[in-house]
Amino acid sequence: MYSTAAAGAASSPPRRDFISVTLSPEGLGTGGYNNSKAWRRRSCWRKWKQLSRLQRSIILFLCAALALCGVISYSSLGEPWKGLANKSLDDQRTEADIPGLKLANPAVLPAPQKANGNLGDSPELSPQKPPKLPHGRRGPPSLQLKPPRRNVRLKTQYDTSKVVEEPVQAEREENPGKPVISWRGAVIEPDQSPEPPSSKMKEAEKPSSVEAEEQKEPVPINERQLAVIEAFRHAWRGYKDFAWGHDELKPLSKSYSEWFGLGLTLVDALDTLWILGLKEEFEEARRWVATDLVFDKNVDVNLFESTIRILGGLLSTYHLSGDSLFLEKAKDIGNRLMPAFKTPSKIPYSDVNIGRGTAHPPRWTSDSTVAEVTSIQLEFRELSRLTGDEKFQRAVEEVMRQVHSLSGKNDGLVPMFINTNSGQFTHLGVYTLGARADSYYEYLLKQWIQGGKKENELLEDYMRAIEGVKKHLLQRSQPKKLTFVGELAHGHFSAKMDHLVCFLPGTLALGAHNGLTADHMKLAEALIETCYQMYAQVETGLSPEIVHFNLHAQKGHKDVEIKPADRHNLLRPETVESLFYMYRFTGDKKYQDWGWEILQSFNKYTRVPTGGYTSINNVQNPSNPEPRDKMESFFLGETLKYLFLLFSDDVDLINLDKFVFNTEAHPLPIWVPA
Ligand code: DMJ
Repeated sequence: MYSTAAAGAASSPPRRDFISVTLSPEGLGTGGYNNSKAWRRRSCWRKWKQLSRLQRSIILFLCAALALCGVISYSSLGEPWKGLANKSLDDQRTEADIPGLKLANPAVLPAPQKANGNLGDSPELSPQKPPKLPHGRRGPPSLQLKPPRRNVRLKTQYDTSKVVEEPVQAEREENPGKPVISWRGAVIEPDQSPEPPSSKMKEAEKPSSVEAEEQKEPVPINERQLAVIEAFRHAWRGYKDFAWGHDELKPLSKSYSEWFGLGLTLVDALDTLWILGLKEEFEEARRWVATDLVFDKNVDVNLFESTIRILGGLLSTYHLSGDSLFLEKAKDIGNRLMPAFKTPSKIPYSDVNIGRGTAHPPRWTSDSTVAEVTSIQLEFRELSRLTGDEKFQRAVEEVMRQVHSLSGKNDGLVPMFINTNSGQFTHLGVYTLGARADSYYEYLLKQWIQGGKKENELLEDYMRAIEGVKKHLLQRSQPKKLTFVGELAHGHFSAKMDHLVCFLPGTLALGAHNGLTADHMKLAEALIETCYQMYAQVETGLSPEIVHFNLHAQKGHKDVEIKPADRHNLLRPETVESLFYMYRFTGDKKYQDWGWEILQSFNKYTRVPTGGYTSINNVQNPSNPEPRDKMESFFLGETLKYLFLLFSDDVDLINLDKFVFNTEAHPLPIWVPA
């Protein structure tokens, strides 16, 4: 059967084509080569005319089909190439201008930031979408349970061994434009450069062997990760059986406690479910969020806690799953928290009634806690980026702007309280990296990373604070000479260290990974050893809430002393969090082994047979650790998540050049500078 076009072409002799050939320069006899080319064309034409109509039609049809395929593939390639062009422009703009600062890693998402790098300058915002996920994908993918591979380990900037899997890298270079889907459903974008990766990247910037290898096959879950999944399932079972939809499980009394009445444990655990690949549990939790998570409630919530756990949890789950339900819920709670900022100073109140839209400080004071008002920025800034609504970002950056220039700091160290009327620090003269100040330091660095390393005041404050820590708070214990971070009260040093301070080695390592001075990595290594000893030197292998270090050697005394009031353990994450960073950045297996010991101790002393884990009152009594009957939401949101990540050799399992964890272990994307 002929198509109309083909039939028409066949019925009238294609004279015009013939004429155009004879009038071409070749046809005018301008040289041997041209003459022979013209001759070949005439001969082709004769052959063409000798073909039957059917033969000519088939050939024409095939040519048309080929041309059509060409057009389609050109248009589908066009978009990625547009992206490549934009990306290379972005890359040129990521350089920060701090002298001596080496910038190691590119950011990954478009940021609405202006490039002037100062606090308080609200960027122009436009709504942003989460990274692309495989079509129609919802919920975590199935786990790949395979025996652990040998000879594959993390290769990092601190790693001196050279484990490079060349064939994998070669394949990556052969298919530079092909996105790869990792086992957890995230799309790993190829190197977005118009040049082949091998010619563009310097040696130090090349993807690690594990990262490259992952493009070929999923990284299998290993035995230790399986043990974490088992622990998580056990905890989840308790929560599901006795506390479903409530804030916290009371595993011994098989009941629950409420704090905000917002299903805190469930929301805090959403992204852990995703990362651990617990698909069914994730779907079930998602259904609860869809139908039962309602913020229109006459309830007082703590601004900081609900931001880091609920808003942070919803935002990161949105990014991992691509499910807009979580963004809608995040917007809702974000809007309801905004009344907290309506204070005379714009330093937010600690508490908000999310149903009534009113806010207030605690009953006994008009102060807020410094860590609380300065550790909500990652979440509110991200909410602005996603929604295009600047108000969230403006509110939290105003806090940072004020704190940046306040007096009362001591070499970058901040007091613990700030007044919501005056906007000034109160209770001056006491400095700690523990409770009430801790995450101020963490968020200085992390905001700087989130924003594409351009906001120089954040970095300056961070660098100054770490110098302050070194100058005023660092000491060494006896007999093991452990480096620890103490406290300063009106000029008097106290050898007291909260377990909370153990976030610091991880943060220091993250800074070093992002190009800050190698000193920070050295300090991180010393401090994580101390944090580990806070577990290892205790009878149950679990750290107490607070330790006091011995500054003078005494016969029969360890480095760590524990006071009766401080010997509880709340299943906190800070040490395993730092172990995770240290392993990611050094590849040193001892950090995994230390984390493994800690998991064993949690299992031995805090696991409740009927489901769930409990905080305990006495880490020094293995025969009776005195269970407290409470499982904090951060055990699922943070502790088990960091343990799972610590045991993984997959640097793309929450790639630290693409995500920054909030202080509740919820990963948020790093922005690409605009
Ligand atoms: C968590 O809510 C967060 O990590 C916070 O920054 C500190 N306290 C708990 C965990 O210990």
